[in-house]
Amino acid sequence: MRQLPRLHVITDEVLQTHFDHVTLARLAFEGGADAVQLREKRPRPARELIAMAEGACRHGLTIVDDRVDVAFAAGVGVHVGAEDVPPDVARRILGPDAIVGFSTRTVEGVRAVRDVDYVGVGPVYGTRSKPGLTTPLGLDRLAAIVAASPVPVIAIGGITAERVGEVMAAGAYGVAAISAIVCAPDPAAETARFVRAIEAALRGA
Ligand code: TZP
Ligand code: MG
Repeated sequence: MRQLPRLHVITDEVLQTHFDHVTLARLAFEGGADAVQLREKRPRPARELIAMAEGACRHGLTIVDDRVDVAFAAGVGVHVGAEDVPPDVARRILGPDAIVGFSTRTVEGVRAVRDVDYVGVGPVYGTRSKPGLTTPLGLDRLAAIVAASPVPVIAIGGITAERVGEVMAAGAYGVAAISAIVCAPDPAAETARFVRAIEAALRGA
């Protein structure tokens, strides 16, 4: 069984316009990301999304946001939320070896999870990458959710390399980041800073 990814870099072509999804994926893996999540909220033909996922997964472990059909076609993992195909259905479609992640932000939500490899929990801090979200959870509520979670928690929302230490001290297994990495002038170098921060947190430094 492979090690569950700790650093998830989430791609976005709207917050920045220098890099497309596959280039971001390549740069993130060059910097040492464990997984890349392709996040495309604009309507795009399924075939384009499949080609993107196939392009990204040539560089490393790839997870598609929202779209179980695309994940199935490309042979990659999926990350679903409350409005997407339920995680147990995604698991049935993708099989036991695929990575299936689920978003939640409450203790009740995390207690109810089934058939997922990890939960994404956030926003921990303020973020402009996901409009319409409620107030940030903060570290104490993150810790309460971690304590209730049957699966590893990936903290998301406003995560920077500087914040990795406190988020992992609250019990997060790992982190996911969009803007801190994709908007950096050098996404590979920024990813490498996250990797070092995670390594330091695991050493207890
Ligand atoms: N889910 C909760 S917060 C968030 C998502 C997708 C956005 C995270 O983006 P950033 O730029 O890392 O704050
Ligand atoms: Mg979703």
